[in-house]
Amino acid sequence: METNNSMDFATRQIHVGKEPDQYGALVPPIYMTSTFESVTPQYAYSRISNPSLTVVEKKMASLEGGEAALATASGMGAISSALWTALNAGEELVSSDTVYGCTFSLLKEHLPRFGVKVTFVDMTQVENVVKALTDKTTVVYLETPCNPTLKILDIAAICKAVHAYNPAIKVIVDNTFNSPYVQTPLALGADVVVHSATKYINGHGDVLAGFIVGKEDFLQKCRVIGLKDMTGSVMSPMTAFLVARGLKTLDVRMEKHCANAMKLARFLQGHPAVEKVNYPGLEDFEGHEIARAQMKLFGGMMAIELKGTREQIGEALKKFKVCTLAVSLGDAETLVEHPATMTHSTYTAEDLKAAGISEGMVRISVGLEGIDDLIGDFKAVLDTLI
Ligand code: 7XF
Repeated sequence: METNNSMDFATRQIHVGKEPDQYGALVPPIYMTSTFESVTPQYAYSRISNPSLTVVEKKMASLEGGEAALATASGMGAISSALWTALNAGEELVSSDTVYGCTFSLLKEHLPRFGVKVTFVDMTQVENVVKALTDKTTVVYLETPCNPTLKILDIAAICKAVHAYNPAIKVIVDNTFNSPYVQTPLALGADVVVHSATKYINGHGDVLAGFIVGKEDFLQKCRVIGLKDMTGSVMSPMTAFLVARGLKTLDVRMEKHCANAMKLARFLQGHPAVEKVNYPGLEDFEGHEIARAQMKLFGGMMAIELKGTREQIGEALKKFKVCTLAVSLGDAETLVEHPATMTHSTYTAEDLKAAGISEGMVRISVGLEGIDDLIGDFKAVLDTLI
């Protein structure tokens, strides 16, 4: 069928990117090929482009509201390909102080090795961002909600302030925690969106994948410089097929992730072993009003602060029967992890403190199971802490 961007999200997630097939196949075939005979200028070698990847690139561009998208092998592949494309030695990047652990390592340890200065600030205060900008700043980088604390940053206010300082600065937003069904940063003024599609976009925990979305000219540079020449972080055609399959149900999955998360957050708020629940949907959560304005739903991620020593909490986390103690997020299975020792182990004790990641913090990616089974599992585990 023919699609256009005025169609419903649900229609686009299923139909955008499909081309008429010679045999009338309902599902686009997997083009498992590295090279192409010179029959069309569009495809020459699969490190640059491949028809199976084109399908998911068109879908992601449409769902995020961007001119173009680029598929990559992982979220880190997307982030590194975008940053290697955007940055030059001698330039500066301003980052949120709370980002995924490997992104933090790339920004703090590795970009400086190539002559890029990186400054970390608490972006809940927009003036902190503005104060950190200089005439050498070319990129501002953030995630919201932040991994793992769920801190909410005001995308529109940050983009407005940064672009008022210098419209050429690229604001790059990692939209992994929300997916485009919940939040579309480009519509709020961001220049580029990056994704770990390993999470909600694919949604089934069976691939690593990533995307960059934004303006056609920057995306073309990401393709032929960042991806082709620098990272080689190319998505495989098999992965593209699985991502296209996962994307067909993104909206219904997100609705249930978010509904389950809201109910679990309310239960956890009332449990005596829980000090605090960081969930954007709770009225008393710091970023609730901004979340309400920039997110369609409140997401499937939360972080809780537990009472007890590190040893007690460690022992309790081993007792889940329905949930799984594991990193990653956005899967059908509920995943529970300890950021200080798992996803954010690249942070020093000082960095953890600055980002508000405590020893007692446990992050939850709320899955698609029955909510009563999830609540029962949490109750049994948390009761061991009181
Ligand atoms: O390269 P990946 O597909 O694993 O994606 C990297 C990545 C990028 N942005 C955000 C906001 C992420 O959360 C991730 C991956 N995070 C997982 C997690 O926090 O559980 C990775 C497991 S160590």
